[in-house]
Amino acid sequence: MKLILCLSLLTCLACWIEARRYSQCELLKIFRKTRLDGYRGIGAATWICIAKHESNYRTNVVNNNGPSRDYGIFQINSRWWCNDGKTPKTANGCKKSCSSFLNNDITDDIECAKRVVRDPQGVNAWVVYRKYCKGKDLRKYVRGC
Ligand SMILES: [Ca+2]
Repeated sequence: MKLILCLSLLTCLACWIEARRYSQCELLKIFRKTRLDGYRGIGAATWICIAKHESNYRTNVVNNNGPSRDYGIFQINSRWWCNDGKTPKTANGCKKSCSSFLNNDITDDIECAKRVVRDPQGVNAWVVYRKYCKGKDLRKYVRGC
């Protein structure tokens, strides 16, 4: 019984550590360091805007998207970019397991986002970009950093 309690406590702790919500300023710092800021002409504020509307800056978000699912801070899709083992005919463009987009290390998410924008549709791949970020005043996403 003690062991079970211990184990569930540990699992809980692991969840709590993994489920991370980044602040805008933390993301700005990371996006600069990893050179996502300015990648293909897309500035950090735009990326923060995308992350805001895709996941509210949370790393552990999964959403159903028809026969596929979207994963993590940028809601990367299992039909095209990662393999979750249950999406038929995934293209797996980022050559990643989708679960790797749910932990609090977002460097692989960032690498995959770079891969996504190298495709012809670029940053328009994110519906939220067109809806909430494109042509908008994005200063609020980096204010105070
Ligand atoms: Ca990750």
